[in-house]
Amino acid sequence: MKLYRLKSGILLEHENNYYLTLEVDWDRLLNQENLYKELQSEINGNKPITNAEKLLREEILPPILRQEVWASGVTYYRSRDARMEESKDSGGGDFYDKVYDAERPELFFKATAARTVGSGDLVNIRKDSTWNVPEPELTLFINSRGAISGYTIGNDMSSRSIEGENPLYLPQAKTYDRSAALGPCIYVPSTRISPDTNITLEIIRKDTTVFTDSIRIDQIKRSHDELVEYLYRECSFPYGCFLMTGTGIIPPSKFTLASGDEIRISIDEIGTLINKVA
Ligand code: DO4
Ligand code: MG
Repeated sequence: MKLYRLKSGILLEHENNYYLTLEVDWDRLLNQENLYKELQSEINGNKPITNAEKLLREEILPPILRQEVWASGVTYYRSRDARMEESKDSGGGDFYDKVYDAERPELFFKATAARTVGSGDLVNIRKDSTWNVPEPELTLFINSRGAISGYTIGNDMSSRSIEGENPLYLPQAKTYDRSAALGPCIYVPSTRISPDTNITLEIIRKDTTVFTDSIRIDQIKRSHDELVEYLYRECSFPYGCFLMTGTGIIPPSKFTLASGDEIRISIDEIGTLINKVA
C-alpha cells in the first residue's frame, strides 16, 4: 500500500485503486500502532475514487509534517571510498574508514519539513559550494514507538567541496534550504521491504542522461534495525522520524550538479522521486 499526502487530504493506493482516507491527520495516521492494518481498515467499505491522477498531478505534498529527518553515513562501501578520496588532502580520510567498520554508525540530523521538498519541487545547491551531488537513499519511516512501518525515497543533497574541506563542516555540507527531498509516497508493506530492491539514480541535463547507476539495498553494511536502535537510544520522536539509510551511488569525481538538472531516483515498489535543481 502507498500513502500520498495531498493538499486536500490523504490518498491511499492499493492494487491500482485509490481511496481518500477517513483519517485526515497525517501525523496521527502515520503513528498508528499497526499502520498496515489501519490502512486495510480504511479500504474496507470505502469506495475507490476516479480522479486520483489529477489529484496526484496537482496536489501532491512532501510526506512529512512534524517528523524530523535524520540520515546515516558511510553505510555502503562506495560511500566510504568516495569520502576517503574527497577528504584526503584535509587529512580527514581515516574518519570514514574507521566509521565504516566501527560498532556505532554515523547518524546525523538532516532536516525538518521546512527544509524538505517533495516530488516535483526544486532542490538547491549552495552558492558557496563548487562540487555538489544528489545522494539517492532508501528512507525509513519509523513511528513514535521505534517500529519501521514504511519506506520512502530520499535525496540527501550534499556539498562535496565543503565536506571535503573539513569533516567538521558536515552540517553545512548537508543542511541548508531545500537540501532534502522525500517522496512521492510512503510505501507500507505487510512485511519488511525486500532485500533485492534496487535504487536507481538518473541525472538528466538538457534532455540527455549525464549519469545513471543502480545499487541493491542489500549492499548496505548495517541492518535497518541497527540504525534505528542507535537513533532511538537517547532521542524520542513523538511524531515518528524519517531516517535516510545512506548512499551507495556516487557520481564520478569530475561530476557536479548544475542548475536545471533533473534528478530522478527510483526505488522498486515505491516509485520515482523527481526534482530539478534550482
Ligand atoms: O560522512 C558523511 C556523510 C555520508 C552520507 O551522507 C552517506 O554515506 O550517505
Ligand atoms: Mg547521504
